[in-house]
Amino acid sequence: MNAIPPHRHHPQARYRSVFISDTHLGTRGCRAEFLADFLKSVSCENLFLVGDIIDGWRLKRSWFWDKHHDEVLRLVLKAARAGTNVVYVPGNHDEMLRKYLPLGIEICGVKLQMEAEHITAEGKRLLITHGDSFDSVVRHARILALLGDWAYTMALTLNRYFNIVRTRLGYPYWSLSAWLKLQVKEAVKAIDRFETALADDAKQRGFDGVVCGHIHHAEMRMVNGVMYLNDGDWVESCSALVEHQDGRLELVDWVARNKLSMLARPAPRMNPAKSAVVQAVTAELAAVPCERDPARAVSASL
Ligand SMILES: [Mn+2]
Repeated sequence: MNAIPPHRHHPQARYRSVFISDTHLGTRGCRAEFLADFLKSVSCENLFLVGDIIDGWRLKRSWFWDKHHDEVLRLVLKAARAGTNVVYVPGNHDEMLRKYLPLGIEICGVKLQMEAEHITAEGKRLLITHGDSFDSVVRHARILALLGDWAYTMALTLNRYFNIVRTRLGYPYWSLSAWLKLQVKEAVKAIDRFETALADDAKQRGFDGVVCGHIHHAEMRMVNGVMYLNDGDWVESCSALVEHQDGRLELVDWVARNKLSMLARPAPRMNPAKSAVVQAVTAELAAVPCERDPARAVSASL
């Protein structure tokens, strides 16, 4: 008898470091259930949150919260309490946290930093940054993620009917597949530009590698002599970057590793105001001096 699904009881893996980004907690797209499972399955000395972790902090009406989102936040704060070095580098979706950065603050044991640096057990110096400062080079990149195999096949079928109608109306054939292929080619080029821009920046600044997220495309490769390490996301894919005790780096594809289905299993929405962990974070944020606008606070004191 096998009462417990196989992905529920993996033995805890002990990593030196874990890097995750683009979890987009607070939105429906976040695969918080899988992320909670992943976090429960690991323990680590360093946990780097590489941006777009929380999508707004209860600012938007559409802020989405359920028990899985709550559990993820609880697990992160629990790790910080238990002694894990938790560093949060905000991205563009959680940039409301960036205004706190000049203050060098810690919220519930989580250190907030604009960028971070990490030295692996092998002595490699890694720059940790979300990556949105290189946005100008990735305008096409998102289309790759939107264009799964299924959507592509579906689009081609529709295109056949579309062209039957076009031919009947006397218009020439228009190839959707050629257009899609061009889009994919552009997206691939955009991703390559992004990877190169980040790697070159890290190289110029004397780092051996760069850890980032932002484009929701996990990758680990050498670019111009520098390690480009993108830890992926927890919306379209579910991936993390881990550093083993000996400094070896690995990309973990949580869905593929556990043979999970990406089909959503919706949980009832919950009121974040009733969550103890949301209350705790909100209270600490509120207690930060000149929380509203540090720039204005400075000018007011002049
Ligand atoms: Mn981003």
